[in-house]
Amino acid sequence: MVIKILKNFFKRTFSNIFRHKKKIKLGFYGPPNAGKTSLANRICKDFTGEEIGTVSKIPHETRNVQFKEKVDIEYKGKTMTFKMIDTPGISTRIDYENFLKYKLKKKEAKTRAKEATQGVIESIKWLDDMDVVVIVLDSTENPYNQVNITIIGNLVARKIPVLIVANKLDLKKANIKKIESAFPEYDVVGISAKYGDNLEEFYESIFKLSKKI
Ligand SMILES: Nc1nc2c(ncn2[C@@H]2O[C@H](COP(=O)(O)OP(=O)(O)O)[C@@H](O)[C@H]2O)c(=O)[nH]1
Ligand SMILES: [Mg+2]
Repeated sequence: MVIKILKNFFKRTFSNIFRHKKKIKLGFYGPPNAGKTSLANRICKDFTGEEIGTVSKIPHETRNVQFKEKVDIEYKGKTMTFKMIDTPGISTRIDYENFLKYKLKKKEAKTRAKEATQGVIESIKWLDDMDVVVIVLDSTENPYNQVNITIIGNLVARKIPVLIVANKLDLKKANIKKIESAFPEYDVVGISAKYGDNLEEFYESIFKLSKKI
């Protein structure tokens, strides 16, 4: 009897320690320019003082998967440790001509398009490695599109927990309701990564989701 109690005690203690130390791999996915890097930067800056990557108004700024290895996020007195993974935007069409609008030279635009295509492949490859995924969407854009549906379908197939972020809520055109009705079976959190609005609700949802894994 005593042995059994002791055994259970150790089992519980060790599994708690293990759980506490576990690093949750948190991926930021979505179409280009939705604000994945802006959000990842804000979180990293708040909890580590450092950013994860560069933000740009030119699409496909992030063309390699980038990481922050250990980010201890504290929310309501609890801490969870994450490995943050910021990914290149996923899109079905990448035309170099599109970058010329942003005053890139033809050669630069072509290189960017090639790297962006590689980036999409890399993002998808990394999906298998994620524990939890945040899909960042620009809430001023139509959420019903091939890219969003493909990303979500991939995650469902892999049984990876998903949180949808409706970003850029600071903009007049933002429409979170449209995102909610496009993906009714998911939690949707509206934020502004740029101004740091409503991050508390974001942390709350991430903690809730991470506890499930
Ligand atoms: N108004 C507004 N702009 C944002 C917000 N988040 C990101 N942006 C802008 O959207 C553009 C793309 O951001 P970025 O983080 O590079 O997007 P990513 O391609 O998804 O990583 C940049 O010009 C950002 O300043 C937001 O919450 N509000
Ligand atoms: Mg980015």
